[in-house]
Amino acid sequence: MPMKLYSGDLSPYSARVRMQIYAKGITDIAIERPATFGTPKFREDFPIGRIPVLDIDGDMLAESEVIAEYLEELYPTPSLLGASPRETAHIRMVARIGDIYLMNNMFMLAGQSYAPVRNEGVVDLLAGQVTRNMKALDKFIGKDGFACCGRLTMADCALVPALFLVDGGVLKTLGIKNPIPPNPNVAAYWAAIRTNEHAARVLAELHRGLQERIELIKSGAFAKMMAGARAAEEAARAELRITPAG
Ligand SMILES: N[C@@H](CCC(=O)N[C@@H](CS)C(=O)NCC(=O)O)C(=O)O
Repeated sequence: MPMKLYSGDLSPYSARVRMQIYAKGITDIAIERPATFGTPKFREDFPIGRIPVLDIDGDMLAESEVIAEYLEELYPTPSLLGASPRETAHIRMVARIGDIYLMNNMFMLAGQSYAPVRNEGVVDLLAGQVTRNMKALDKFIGKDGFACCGRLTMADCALVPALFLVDGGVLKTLGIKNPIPPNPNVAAYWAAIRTNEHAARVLAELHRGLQERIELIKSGAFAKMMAGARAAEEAARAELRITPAG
């Protein structure tokens, strides 16, 4: 049975895997949005509760980086890794800057942009990390329109959705300066990589997802969805602290 990627247009982590699938020319993986995404049923079926998930004939594999590495092994050509172990290690390091240091912090900041009561301490902490990590990326990023090695690699697949998030409305809503323009190498890369067909395709999908999200916000449906998620988070928080009874 063909594999299926559970994904969402606006999910940057899913976009990372979609860009890899497009760049490798893989056509036998169905890409679909899970009907139950965001509901308790989804979290029951996929315990990490997040997309992307790769359905390998009923065997569910989560985590974008793990899925990406798995696909790279299954479909080795064209390779989005390096020509030597050292090149591959460099690509993975830059991809991690995109995933852990940028996307992860931006993803949590996005929650603050629509929180009923904003936590400025959390905003400063996470935005400070994004700004610091952008400076680091500026030192490593390729200067020829690609993140590494002068061609499209797994690093670009992680950076394109990460920079989409950084360059979007979240930071502005939170009153934070966009850290891309002050970092000239990142800014030049960001202008150049959009002309790559696979990057352009996922960027179009991300924008389409953003438009849908804006409609959901306008109709009030998004606030309802968030209220449900917040209730689950509050219930989890109630169990966090050590009590005198242990
Ligand atoms: N580390 C995970 C993060 C995935 C993730 O956070 N996905 C978001 C969408 S972009 C999600 O499903 N969030 C649902 C939730 O947090 O409940 C990965 O790399 O796949």
